[in-house]
Amino acid sequence: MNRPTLYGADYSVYVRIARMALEEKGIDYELVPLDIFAANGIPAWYQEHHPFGRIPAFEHDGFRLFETNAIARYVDEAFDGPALQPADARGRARMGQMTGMLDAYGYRAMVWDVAVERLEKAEPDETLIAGGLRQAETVLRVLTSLKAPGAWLLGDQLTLADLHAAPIVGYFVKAAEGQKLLAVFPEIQGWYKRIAARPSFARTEKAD
Ligand SMILES: N[C@@H](CCC(=O)N[C@@H](CS)C(=O)NCC(=O)O)C(=O)O
Repeated sequence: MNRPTLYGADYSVYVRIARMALEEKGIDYELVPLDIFAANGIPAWYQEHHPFGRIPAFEHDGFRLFETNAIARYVDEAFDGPALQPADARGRARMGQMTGMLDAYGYRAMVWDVAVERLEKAEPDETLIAGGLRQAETVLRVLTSLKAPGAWLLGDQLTLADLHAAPIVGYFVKAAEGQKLLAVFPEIQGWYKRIAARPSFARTEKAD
């Protein structure tokens, strides 16, 4: 099989999720740089890859995909390597619940409202940060309650739920408030230490 292509930037949380899946499967892939926030805008050709102008987009032997969950599932199922999805219906459902929750309630609050606001704004909006932290607390509390016993979110098997959560939490803890809140949830803090120690996390770290 030819090596797949991922379009995106190393600063992107969602690109990192897809890259971690590729890394964990041991797949050789090409990362085509696509800066979604470039001053001159998104190149016109990219519209064919992602009609909503987001990253990542993916291509493999002419098969194109966007939406990170779809990309990650395809990567897991179309290539050799360790299975990144549980075999049983309940495990898969729990994985989908976690990734859906992170997309719907975690990403904006933890990445944008807390970390980006605190770290990248000259005059951070404290109301936005406080609201983001409240929402992040709910996400971390629910993640704790859903987490199965074992090293990873679904137990002993590393799954797409771990690869989805890691870049979001990784961005969140760049802010001091994020680190402090994570410490309130020791099971998730312990999980984060483990996932952050994996080569797939180190290899997808944004280059400074
Ligand atoms: N639902 C999309 C979300 C992707 C997404 O929001 N990516 C961010 C970068 S982490 C992006 O492209 N943001 C550009 C924008 O919001 O205009 C997916 O799962 O792939």
